[in-house]
Amino acid sequence: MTTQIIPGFCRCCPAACSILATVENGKAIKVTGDPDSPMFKGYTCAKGRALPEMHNDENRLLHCLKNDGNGNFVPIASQTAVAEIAAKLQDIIDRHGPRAVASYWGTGSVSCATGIYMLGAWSQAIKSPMVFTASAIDKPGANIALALHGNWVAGAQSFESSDTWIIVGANPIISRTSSVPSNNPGQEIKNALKRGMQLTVIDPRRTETAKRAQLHLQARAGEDPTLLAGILHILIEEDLCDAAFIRENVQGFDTLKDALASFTPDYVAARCGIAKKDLLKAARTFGNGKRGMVVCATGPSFSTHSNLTFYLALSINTLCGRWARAGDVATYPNALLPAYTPKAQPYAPYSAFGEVALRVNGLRQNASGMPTAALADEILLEGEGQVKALLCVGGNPLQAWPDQARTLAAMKKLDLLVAFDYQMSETARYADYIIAPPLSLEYPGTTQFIESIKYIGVSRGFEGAWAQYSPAAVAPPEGADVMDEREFFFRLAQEMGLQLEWTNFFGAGPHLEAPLEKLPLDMTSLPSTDDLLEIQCRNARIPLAEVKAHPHGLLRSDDVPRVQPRDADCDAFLQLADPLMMAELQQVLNEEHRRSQSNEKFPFTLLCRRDNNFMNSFGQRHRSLSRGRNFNPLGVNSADMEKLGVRDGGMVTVCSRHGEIRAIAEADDSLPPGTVSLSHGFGNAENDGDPREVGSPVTRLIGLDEYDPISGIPRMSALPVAIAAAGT
Ligand SMILES: Nc1nc2c(c(=O)[nH]1)N[C@H]1C(S)=C(S)[C@@H](COP(=O)(O)OP(=O)(O)OC[C@H]3O[C@@H](n4cnc5c(=O)[nH]c(N)nc54)[C@H](O)[C@@H]3O)O[C@H]1N2
Ligand SMILES: Nc1nc2c(c(=O)[nH]1)N[C@H]1C(S)=C(S)[C@@H](COP(=O)(O)OP(=O)(O)OC[C@H]3O[C@@H](n4cnc5c(=O)[nH]c(N)nc54)[C@H](O)[C@@H]3O)O[C@H]1N2
Ligand code: SF4
Ligand SMILES: [Mo]
Repeated sequence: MTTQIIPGFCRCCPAACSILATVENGKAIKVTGDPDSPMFKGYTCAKGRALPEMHNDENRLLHCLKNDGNGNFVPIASQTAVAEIAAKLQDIIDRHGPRAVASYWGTGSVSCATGIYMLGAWSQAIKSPMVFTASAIDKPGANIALALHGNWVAGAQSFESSDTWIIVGANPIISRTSSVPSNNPGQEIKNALKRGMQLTVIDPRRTETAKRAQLHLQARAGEDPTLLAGILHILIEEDLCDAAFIRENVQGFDTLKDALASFTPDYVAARCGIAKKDLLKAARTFGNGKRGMVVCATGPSFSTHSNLTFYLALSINTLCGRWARAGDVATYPNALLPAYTPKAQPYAPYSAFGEVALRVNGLRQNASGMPTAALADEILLEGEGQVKALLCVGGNPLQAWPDQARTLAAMKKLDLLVAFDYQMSETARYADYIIAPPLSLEYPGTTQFIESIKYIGVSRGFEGAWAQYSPAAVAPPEGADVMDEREFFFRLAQEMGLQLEWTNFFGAGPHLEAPLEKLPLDMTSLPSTDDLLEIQCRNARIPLAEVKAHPHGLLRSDDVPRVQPRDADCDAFLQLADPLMMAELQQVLNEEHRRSQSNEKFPFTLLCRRDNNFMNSFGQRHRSLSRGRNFNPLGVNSADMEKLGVRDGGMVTVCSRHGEIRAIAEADDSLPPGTVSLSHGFGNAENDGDPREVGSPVTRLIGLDEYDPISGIPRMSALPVAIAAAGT
């Protein structure tokens, strides 16, 4: 028997924790945190430690499958699948044009960064602009607000160096990848509090993160723009702004100030359902601090007005001058991305709108990408430009896209649905072909893609020059015929006679640091993953070879660029009073009447949340993660349970304007009365089973009638619902 311990990193979520895989006779039997990783110091979560179970799962798809037309799947050789799919796609393109072919990359695609680039290159080669990602139903407001506000060339101030921090609607202790550094967020928060950081959390639920903060504003869901406008109002009234910074870098101050006039502390506190003294304390603590950011995550992103919420958060940071200053060490110094010069100066606002128009809802490409929430309608709406084929890579629309009924109709309507998944996901069931991929321990990867997440919003990714290379720890199981996305899209291009150009589209863009580069690939032979990683990292600030020489990861604390002073000729400003945002702020004021009317039909408010042991819709089938509890409970305050006459673990119906589901209620006093919460990623699209066995599909409760005019994201949290006991 041979046993090896192979260092690498986990690719189940963008935290990318360093791991040690124990491999016995070619099989992964154990994954633990890597104590020798200078960044993660042994930290992992249960999902990462379940990687062997995921790889060795008896239900894992080890062969590609073809739907025989009656819902039965028969194995098909991967090369044959590629050839058949190529012929079908070519036929669709010939008859309807390239726009009829869309792709969607979900969170599972992140494991295979070379695949994402190859899919990008293939989409460009067929000239289809219809490339959609999960980002547009995650935090689209982060990128849209940056476009309207402008960015800061040197980036955010680091968590590490800050003495104040405000988290709006994130729970990093469970989600691990938002709002504070991802390398053991619980420990990062603990260390920060020890250093004296004043942490404020704005969340309707008393989350694991809120419990650790000095101040928790348990505000009403959906009132984040009001609350942040209130904080801005106080900062201006009490002169807690950085006047010098504003003079040099900011436009629109007076317009913003006028627009905030009605957001007085009394008004805001009453409307948000918080104590006025707590609101004042939050604003004063932040304003009197020296460094630190306001950061927003999925809570406000899903609760309407998300662009505005993200915009107001940026405005608070700007009013207080909370951007990296000349002489600071760069917060997000590139490692495997190309070198750049961080400068203490604004990057002027740019258009939030892209060129490609959709046919539905007046939506178009925007700073967050294509509006994924509208893709089901693009598939359903007949006529020129209709999407006929969908390549769904590591995504699960039936458990993630809003309006499950509409998504289901769309999946059924497609002429061709290809799902890339290692398991029979709810969406894969409706596919014409399923491409079975190798899993992350079976092929190499680097942290470069994760590094690029810093471009989504202002305060994400690795703080520090950190990089790791993960070799293949094991080969795919014997007899498997799996194909990764890199190989699939290369072979698809070969079959279709296309020339692919490798493009470094991550790390390039209006406010990003590296110029866009294109590199034609030799189409006669399939490049290996390692070949492509070399191409991807060819301009890396820290050479890939050097990173590879550090199997536990390389943290170059000694080699971090300092922020340079602004250019003498810099004439860019940050914008506090974008007209679209000012109009939306006014709209928020006008909505108050509607919101405050008690809603007799739907008296409860439903919140989003994350499950500690599952990553969206995956992990549920692994016993070490589910521990026999294979559902998503509906959290309900115990006083509400009593009023409803529901016992802990009892069945309830949850009903919104759009649909009805059954769920298992569990007492949860981290929620205030009248507020319930349910994670997504569960439940069938048809033929509901027992919610105790399959969970409850929250996406069925979400409609598409109330959507953001730029990103198209609909209300997915702060959702009015009715709850009733359902007997068993
Ligand atoms: N109601 C509601 N809706 C939501 C959310 C919410 O909180 N509430 N959250 C939103 C957010 S933030 C997001 S990001 C989206 C997520 O939307 P999606 O990304 O579409 O959904 P996931 O459930 O993450 O799907 C990931 C899929 O990838 C597969 N997979 C896992 N690993 C691999 C791999 O290595 N290779 C391949 N090929 N496949 C793999 C999994 O089996 C799974 O089927 O959902 C959004 N929708
Ligand atoms: N364990 C685990 N980790 C994950 C995932 C997972 O499924 N499980 N998913 C991954 C993905 S795809 C993502 S995008 C990230 C998400 O990471 P986060 O954005 O941190 O997601 P949550 O932990 O759900 O935190 C969102 C919080 O917003 C609150 N909230 C809901 N509505 C509102 C509102 O209107 N206003 C305010 N202020 N708060 C509100 C909720 O109560 C919740 O505590 O997590 C990633 N990490
Ligand atoms: S937090 Fe968990 S799932 Fe995410 S990378 Fe780390 S070990 Fe993997
Ligand atoms: Mo997400």
